[in-house]
Amino acid sequence: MSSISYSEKIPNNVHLDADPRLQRALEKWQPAFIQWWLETGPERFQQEDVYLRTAISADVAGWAHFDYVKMPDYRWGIFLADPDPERKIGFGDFMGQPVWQEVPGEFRNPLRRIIVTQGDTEPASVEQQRLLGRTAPSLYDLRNLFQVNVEEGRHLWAMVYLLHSHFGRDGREEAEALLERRAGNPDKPRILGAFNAPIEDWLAFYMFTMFTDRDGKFQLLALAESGFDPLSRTTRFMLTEEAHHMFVGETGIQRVVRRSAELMKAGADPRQSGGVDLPTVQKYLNLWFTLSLDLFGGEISSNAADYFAAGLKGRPKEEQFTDHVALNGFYPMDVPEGGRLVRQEVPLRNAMNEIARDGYVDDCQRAVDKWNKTIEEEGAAFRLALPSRRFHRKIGIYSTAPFDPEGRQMTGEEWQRRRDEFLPSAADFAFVRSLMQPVYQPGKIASWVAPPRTGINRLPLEFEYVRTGG
Ligand code: BYC
Repeated sequence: MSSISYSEKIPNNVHLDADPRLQRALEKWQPAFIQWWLETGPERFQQEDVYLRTAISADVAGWAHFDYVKMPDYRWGIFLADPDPERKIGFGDFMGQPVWQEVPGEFRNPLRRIIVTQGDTEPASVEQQRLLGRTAPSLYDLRNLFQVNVEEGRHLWAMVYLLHSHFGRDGREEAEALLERRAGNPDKPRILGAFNAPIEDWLAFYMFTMFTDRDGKFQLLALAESGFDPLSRTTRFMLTEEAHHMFVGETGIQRVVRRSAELMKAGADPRQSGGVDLPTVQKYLNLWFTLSLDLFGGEISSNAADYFAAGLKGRPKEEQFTDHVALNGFYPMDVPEGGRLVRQEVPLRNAMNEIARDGYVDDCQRAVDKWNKTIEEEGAAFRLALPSRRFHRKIGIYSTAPFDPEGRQMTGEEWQRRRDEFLPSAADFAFVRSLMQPVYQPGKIASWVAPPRTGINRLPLEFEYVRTGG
């Protein structure tokens, strides 16, 4: 059981005080982080009390302590899951050997690259969500936004700790660069596509936390398998926090859908009566699901094969597979060739991104089934569906030609003509934005979304989750 020391400037359970050089380096980075937070984090409510969850230890009992906190006073820190001294590498060429506590020299660059890519997504998401505090549908939602934001800030700390403690000078430079790139800035964009897309309304926020945070879950699960033990321990603790983010997204969409279905049941067109019509929900879903599919990388990837071989990044929940070396198997894939899809047998290691994507798609489908059940319960006639994974791709083998949501290849001209049938149009965005009026009285909620079933930490919806002073 590892308790977290809060008496130090940087809360941690890694005995930072035993390494004064590292401690000094991180204490130097800390003011830059706070500066970044104030400049690019939540634009409002930085001085208000927010009912937040803070980790007080990394074990099951202690990671969820609730209290009012002003966001800049949140105790961002470094928390790793407890070590397992017997842990062995569970896959790839070094399978069965003891895990590494230090970075193996030959894998320094790819490992740093993975950590930087993971780290880059965390501040990016905070930047993307900066303005949402203007328009939250309730204090409950506002608080959830801020909870997600502070935890993404902590996940940045997690990766920066690894860079500082294991990668020397270039690690410190990378840690600085993580505070310099900006989501959506064409001159210094974030590394991965979805983290530069705008999140300007709360439907997009729910979609992001449902679909993009869920990519986070799968990537973190894959990194939790890593033979580099500090990365594994860091990501295992991050996963405990990540679950709430996906809860916010999945139940957020469910509440939007419930409200729309209620309006339909009452004979109203949701779009004319203060709700979001389900076809628009479907278009948002098409957008964020596919942006997030791209985050898994190409279907056929030598990077993924190398990461797997080296024991740096496994498959999510590696224990579900029987062959952990994966040198002999093949993965059948439909590859576009000359306007047709041709079945190819891809060597298993090169298909690791697609295997992770399979698990992700199944997990998303489970949520879609739930939303459809909600629609059915309300007696409305509409079904949401995940589009084909070939649809609207910018990365990988399906990025070379347009496909419709059923996965049929289209001509460029047809795509241009029909794009707004599949993805939110400028008018759809404007419509959704027109619904985004803040509701900040305790217990009240906007017209376009149903209330949550329960509040936070078993408190009622009427609780003042953010003391807005209004
Ligand atoms: N956008 O071999 P390929 C989260 C690049 S989310 C732009 O196909 P690979 C969170 C790729 O870098 C989880 N570029 O793919 C969620 C490569 O570039 P180079 C974040 C992309 O390398 C919400 C080239 O295309 N964690 O935590 O096997 C809120 C060919 O790459 C994209 C990670 O991503 C893209 N979508 O896999 C907060 C884990 N996809 O080499 C947080 C660490 C690929 O030609 N990252 N490229 O210059 C990785 O494991 C891998 O970098 C990826 C890509 C899975 C992302």
